[in-house]
Parts: sequence; C-alpha cells; structure tokens
Amino acid sequence: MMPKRANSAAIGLGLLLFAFAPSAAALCGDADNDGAVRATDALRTLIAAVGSSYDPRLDVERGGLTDGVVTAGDALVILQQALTDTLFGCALSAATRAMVVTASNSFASGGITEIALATRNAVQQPNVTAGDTVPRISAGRAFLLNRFGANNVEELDADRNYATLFQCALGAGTDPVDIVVVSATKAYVSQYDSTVLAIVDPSVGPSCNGFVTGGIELAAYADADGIPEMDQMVLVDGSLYIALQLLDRTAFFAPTGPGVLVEIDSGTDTVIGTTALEFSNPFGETKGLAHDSRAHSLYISSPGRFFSDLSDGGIEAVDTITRAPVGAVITGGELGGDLTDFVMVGSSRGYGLVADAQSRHRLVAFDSATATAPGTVTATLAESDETFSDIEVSERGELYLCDRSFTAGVIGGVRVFSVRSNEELTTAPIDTGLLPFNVVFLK
Ligand SMILES: [Ca+2]
Ligand SMILES: [Ca+2]
Ligand SMILES: [Ca+2]
Ligand SMILES: [Ca+2]
Repeated sequence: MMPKRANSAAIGLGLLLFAFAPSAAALCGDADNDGAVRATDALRTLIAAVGSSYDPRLDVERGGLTDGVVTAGDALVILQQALTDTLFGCALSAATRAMVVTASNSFASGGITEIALATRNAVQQPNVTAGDTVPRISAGRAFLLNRFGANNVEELDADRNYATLFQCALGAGTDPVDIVVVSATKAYVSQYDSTVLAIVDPSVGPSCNGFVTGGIELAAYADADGIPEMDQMVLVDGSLYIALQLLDRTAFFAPTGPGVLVEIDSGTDTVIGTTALEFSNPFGETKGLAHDSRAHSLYISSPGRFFSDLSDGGIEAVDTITRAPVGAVITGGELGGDLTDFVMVGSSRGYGLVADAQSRHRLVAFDSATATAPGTVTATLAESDETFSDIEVSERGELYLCDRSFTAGVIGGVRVFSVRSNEELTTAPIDTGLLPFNVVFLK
C-alpha cells in the first residue's frame, strides 16, 4: 500500500478532527486504552508525568479544571477515581452538550432537543426536521443528513438554537447517509442510492451555489444491481475509508456477500485500495466508521442478514496500517441477534444494540481481550420490546441511549448509563418531546 502523504494542513485538520471525533474510542484516565480505568492506569499516568509526555485523556479535571500538563496530581485523581468507580472529565472531553434528533413514531417529522451533559437538562429547539434525519459532527460543525426522500445536507448553528445555516440539495435519488469534512471548502457525502460519492463545498452558505463540486465514481465496486450501497466513512491520515454494503435491491436488500472497505486518497480523490471484509452488510447507527487511533483500528459492525439469520455478522477490526482485517471483535452469534449499533470504549470493551427473533432490543456490554479471540457479552444494561435506535458514549464515560419505547406505562426518552459501573444514571428517561432517534455530542 502507498505511504501516506503528510502535509501540515492535513495534520492540523487531523488534530482538529481528533478533538471532535465522534467515533473515537477514548475514556478519560484510560492510559492503556483497554476501556477500563484501573490503578495500573494511574501508574502509567505517573510515568507519563515523570517523562513529561502529554496525553489529553490523562490531563484530568481537578476541581473542575484541566491545566494542560500531565502531573502526579492527575495520577492521584485517576487512582482515586479507579478505586471509587466514578466518572470524570479530562482535556480530551470537549463536549458539553448532546444534540438529540427526535422523530415521530411514523418518522413523518422530527425535531432537535439539546441536553446539557452536566445537568441533563433538556431543552427542545425550534428547528423542525424531516423524519428520516441523522446528525453528524465533523470538524466541530453540526450537520443534518436529510436522507431518503429529502436528499439534502443541512448545517446548523448550534450556538443559535440550531438555526439552519444552509440546506443544500444533492438531487433526487441520492439518499445522503454520512458526511466527512476534509477542509473549510471540501467535504465528502456518501450517497446510499447512488454510485457516486459526492464532493461538496461546505463554505457556500445559504445560496448553495456551487455546493456539489464533484464526485468519485464507485460503480466498479458495486454488486450486480449496480449500486454499491456506500454507507459510513472516516478520514484517517489523509485516507478516506468508506464501507460498501453490497446489498441486492431486487431481493429486499439482502447481502450479496461480504462488505468491502474502499480507501480513497483525499488529496487526489482516487481509489487507492480495497479491503474485503469478513462479514456482510457493514452497517450500524454509528456516526461514521469507528476509529481507534491508538490501536490503529477501524471497527466495523455488520448485522449480516436481518431477521432471517440472527447469528451471522458481528464487529470486526481492520488495521489502518496494514489495511488488513484482523478478525472479529465479537460475533453475531455471541451477541444473540442483529447488531444495529455499537460503541467501543478502548480497544477491548464496547457496547452494542441487539435485536433478537422476537424483536426484543437489548443494550449489552461486551469484552474482547484480543481481536483474534472474539469477545463475550458481559452484561445486559437495558431491554425493551420496542426500539433502541442509537447509543453514543462521551469521553467521561457516559453512555447515551435513545429509547423509543412507547407502550402503556413505558415511555422512552434518552437514558444515560455509566460505562464504569454499567449502572443507569438517569432515574427516568429524559423527555425529548418526540422520541429520541439519534444523538451526538458537541462542544
Ligand atoms: Ca485502562
Ligand atoms: Ca493536568
Ligand atoms: Ca446493490
Ligand atoms: Ca450510535
């Protein structure tokens, strides 16, 4: 595989993206990146302090503040928190609020509710959204992808009641499903119903003049129906990785075989590699592909066949240095159903949303010691006969669950769990007006 280009602009943007990366698996205080904060992490922090090395996840909040250096004081806080199993913030933890996209039961309409992370106070926003809408934070900017039927990309001003900054059409038959900002004037938008990965200029403003600047043709990588079902993306060291689901549109979107990961050079906009995945139907309610920079891994979830096969699929890892699959993190068989979403907290712990044969939804925790020895489910945190639509986790270790339960006596909302203890932190679901569909964290 080709060596990576390195220019200062790309590196600077890479740092920016890392600071806001919605899919980065990182917990404050977790020095060895195993997804748990233990006394050994405090010892590693002490070693980092002595060696004057800086890691924003080890520069922990003391008295509510971080100080820009890793010191023995940080190590002491991490030791105390490890022993008491509590949550704490750090310099990596830039998010202060959750933006929840809500949707009516029929997905005919939706809205936005903001939740302050510190107080969990929820405020409904005036913005009304299309029903099939998902949020993304890229380069610190808040976007809505108004998907099937609406076919446009919207940017919001999160500091002004989520007012629309622009809403630009991509054209009929596109179905935008993910966005990755590369620079102030360039972003990629994956289009589920098209063969073309769109290149857009997110600086054009409300006129939308010149929004679509180009595209990358991916028809050559499609299955027999001609559409590759491009889905989630991530930018790593100048390479854009995009997952192709390869589903058969003439047979109810059944998988035609394992998915493919395509690598695109974001400088030349050319395909420079493909990786055959182990599992079929790479899909998940993740915000882009999950990337763990410290383990140089992408984590890709695949439910395989929905409903008819509950044990295929799982989560697999791909090494971003060798571009090779390194095996299952956990299998669908172990998860016991169709996996619809997951988060990793460190390189060997995660959480998934699983639907079983009775369409019962579960939020489960799993451990995976190594990628070559697939992991096991360690706990079930929540269950419902209705839909759990999304989970996301903050660097503080708070897991947000969008619970769309709506039966007599059981009304959903946003529920928050500690990834330190797996305990639910909310005593009742947070009311978001319409039921929550998707959540992202932002500054
Ligand atoms: Ca650890
Ligand atoms: Ca510090
Ligand atoms: Ca297809
Ligand atoms: Ca998610």
